[in-house]
Amino acid sequence: MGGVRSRASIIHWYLEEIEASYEFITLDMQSGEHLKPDFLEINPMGKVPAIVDGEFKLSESGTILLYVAEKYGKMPDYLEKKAEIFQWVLFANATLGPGIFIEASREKETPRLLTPLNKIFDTQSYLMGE
Ligand SMILES: N[C@@H](CCC(=O)N[C@@H](CS)C(=O)NCC(=O)O)C(=O)O
Repeated sequence: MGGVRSRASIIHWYLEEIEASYEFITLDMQSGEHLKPDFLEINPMGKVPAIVDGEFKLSESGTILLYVAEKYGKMPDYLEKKAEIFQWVLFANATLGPGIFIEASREKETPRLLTPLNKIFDTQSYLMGE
């Protein structure tokens, strides 16, 4: 579940990428659908994205990605490789996102974070794997 222009598109993209079967529910966030009791039952924080998988409810985009990856057998077996995946997902959520979206830090943080990222992408197409 998510709004049209929200972090839910990250989950939407990943579900498409791995060809999972899912139903995407678009909430009308302009009218505050994400703050209504039905959605607050799923995520009491009133934030998207959130998923419902059977009886199981989960929110936080990074956590949902990791859950879906594990569920669909996309996670490596090695602890160290898994930890690197956690590292990049948390980097995106906790460091890159706030760094470039929070106006007060944007000017300083954007080049600081994107320069090393661009350097990595000079020599490889993905942060990890093929
Ligand atoms: N850390 C959360 C952030 C969730 C978040 O802030 N979602 C925004 C949309 S991108 C939201 O629901 N905003 C509505 C609001 O705050 O009322 C995640 O990655 O899922």
